[in-house]
Amino acid sequence: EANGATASGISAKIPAVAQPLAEEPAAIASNINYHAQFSPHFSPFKFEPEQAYYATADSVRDRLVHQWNETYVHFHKVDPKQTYYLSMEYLQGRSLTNAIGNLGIQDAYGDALKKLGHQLEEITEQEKDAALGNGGLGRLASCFLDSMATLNLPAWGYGLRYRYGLFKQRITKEGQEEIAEDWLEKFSPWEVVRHDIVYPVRFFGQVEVNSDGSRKWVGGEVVQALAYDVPIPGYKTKNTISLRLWEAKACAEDFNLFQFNDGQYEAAAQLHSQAQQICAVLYPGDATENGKLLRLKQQFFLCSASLQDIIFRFKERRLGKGSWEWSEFPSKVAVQLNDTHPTLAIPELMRLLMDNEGLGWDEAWDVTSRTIAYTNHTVLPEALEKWSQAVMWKLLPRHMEIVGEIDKRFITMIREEHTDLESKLPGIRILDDNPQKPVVRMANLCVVSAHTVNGVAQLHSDILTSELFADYVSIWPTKFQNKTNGITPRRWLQFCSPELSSIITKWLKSEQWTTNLDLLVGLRQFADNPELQAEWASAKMANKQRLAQYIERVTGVNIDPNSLFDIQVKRIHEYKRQLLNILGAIYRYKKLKEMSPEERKNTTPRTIMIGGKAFATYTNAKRIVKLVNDVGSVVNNDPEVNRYLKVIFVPNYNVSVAEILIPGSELSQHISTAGMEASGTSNMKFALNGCLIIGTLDGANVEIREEIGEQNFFLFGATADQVPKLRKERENGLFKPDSRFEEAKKFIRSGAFGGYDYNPLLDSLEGNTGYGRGDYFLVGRDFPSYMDAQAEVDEAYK
Ligand code: B1N
Repeated sequence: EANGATASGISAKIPAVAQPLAEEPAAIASNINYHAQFSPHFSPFKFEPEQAYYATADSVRDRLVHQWNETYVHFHKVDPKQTYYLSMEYLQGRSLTNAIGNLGIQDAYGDALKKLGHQLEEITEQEKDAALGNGGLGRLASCFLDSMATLNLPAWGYGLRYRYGLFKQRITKEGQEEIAEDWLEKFSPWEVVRHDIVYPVRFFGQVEVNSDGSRKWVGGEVVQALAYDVPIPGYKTKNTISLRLWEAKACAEDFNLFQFNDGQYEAAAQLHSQAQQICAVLYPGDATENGKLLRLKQQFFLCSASLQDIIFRFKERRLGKGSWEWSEFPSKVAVQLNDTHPTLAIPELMRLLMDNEGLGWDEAWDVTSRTIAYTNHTVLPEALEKWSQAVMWKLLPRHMEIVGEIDKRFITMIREEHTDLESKLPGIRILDDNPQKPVVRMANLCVVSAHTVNGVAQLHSDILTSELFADYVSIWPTKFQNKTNGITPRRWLQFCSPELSSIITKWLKSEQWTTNLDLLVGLRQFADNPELQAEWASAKMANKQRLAQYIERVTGVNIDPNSLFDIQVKRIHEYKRQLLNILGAIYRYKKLKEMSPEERKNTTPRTIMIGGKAFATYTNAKRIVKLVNDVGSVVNNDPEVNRYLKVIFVPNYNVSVAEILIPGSELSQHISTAGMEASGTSNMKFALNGCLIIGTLDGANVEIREEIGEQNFFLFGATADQVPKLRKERENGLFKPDSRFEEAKKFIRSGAFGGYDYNPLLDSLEGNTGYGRGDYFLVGRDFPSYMDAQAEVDEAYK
């Protein structure tokens, strides 16, 4: 099929591939060898692990490309409704293990590499993580791609090809240091540049009115969006979908030869360097918004290039069938917005339909709103995007006209059809015309324009309809949905813990669970079987040993695999309450110090691991990183107690590090202030690896607890509906802190962990109210119940 699809508009110029690629180790070895010689990226005759990695990746890519082309042609012919996921972030991590795992050829590749004198495990570690994302939102996008490919869905991801992804975290005496991460330093074998897929994207300029009253955006600067495609193979299926990442380029004509010859080298290349800036760096904002013009440019660049591409494909496929109607567009195209970051897709689709395709407002609006859906990922006020109207007028004048019109029509609709909401208009309309700072509220634009809005866990979706978006519910009662997040069980269990996976497969007598996790309940009937228990324990021990070796390698600290491995890894944020964790560790340390050697022997030895990156300008988050490191230095070097407690800061937490940590975990902490973590996704990964949870009733914890059972979840803390009242009580001076909490803070202030000034951090937990004070995240309120739950953990572990 790969070549003959002329009917659907693909020309039949590529000769057919003669043979599917062989799967015997000897043939694979020769293919790897072939790439080492004839796809050279290094000086000849080197075949160290690094060269072996690139040759292996090239060889795997051959297989992917084959399926990928077939997938493209297939969907081109069938012309189904296509899902397009628009996201400013993808946290792909490494691809080699995932690709050969999904292709089902791990063993053959392992054997082939052995023949060539290498170990597969060592080769896979050569790969740099593709970290084009910050945290959960970006990793969710990558998990969705994997799942959509596996489910044989016709789906595409669209994103940006950032030159520098998420920074590398280095820990020094000062705390966290950020280092630019050049994931493309050599190159990525997983991307294919499509020299023929290029679209112009305009910025600035002005709106011209044509004689017929239609409008046109002209002038300003135009950069080119060039497509780089990454193949996303499904598991045990040929379906291989695309992640299309855009890179910004100037045109050749933009290089000013005259200026260059005149010696003005920088001026000559100015447009080129401006274009390059667009995809230079990922904004390292996770939950805080950085109101920079460049970020808005990035967002528009993604939206405009992707929509032009989507429309091109729609027309191409429809033309293959003869003709098309624009009203068919929403039955062929679904565009899902990953949070508000790609909101400009809404006015951009309107503009393309009206100004380029000649549709009227009503028709364009009907098509747009039936095409676009929006996922909300946070209720944190500081993370709800608001763009200055002035900046928008300057950068995107035509889009501002369109947004203004959507706003106007929304107001009219409320005044005519929902008079009860008229008083609410200042809060629910799209434009906020506050003369101090007029802004566009992107979430409101999404809710008004999208046909469906979803939250990412049941509790979060409930909060959306009862609080953040409550006023819209009576207008559009069926628009709001819940779609609890998920994770790919392949990467997060099958491939990262082959030991545990094979035990599960053995007892379930089937591998089906890898695509249907409901089948895991089949293990319940064997839960008391000593044979399963022994196998399970030995898999866990193997994973703990691997983790201990890793920790020793990156921190120099030796940890005991027989101690309880307790892990909290996620971006550092006050609402995630790493501070609660470390205060608990400090209290534990202090008590251990006060015990007699005999008493200590009755305690449960623990290794507490905390990892995560702090946003570079988020001072309190960086102080927390520093505190964990300082506590570790003292505790781990204290010969009296360090057999019973270790505190480790795991540096540079990323997808690959998660793949080592999670399988070796026994307890994980998901302890955010209730109502603040929209879902969380690492909670799912830990639970899937047989790890128990200590946590609050927040995000997806609530649903996980229902699935795994209360006995596997150490619950503590205030519930979401109690939080506002507790904050009020505190403001009224009614809160009495627990003595254990006071003791832990006092211990830090005494200088027990060095001379760094932790007062500002500790002050944030004190007082009743005020900026950076008043314990907004209720650490003190939840501390006693947290400590009680931890005591239960210790008992259970024994
Ligand atoms: O999205 C994840 C959720 O599991 C997490 O609970 C949630 O915190 C996370 C601005 C964000 N929400 N908002 C962001 C990311 C980047 C940025 O610039 C906000 N990330 C989340 C997946 O649903």
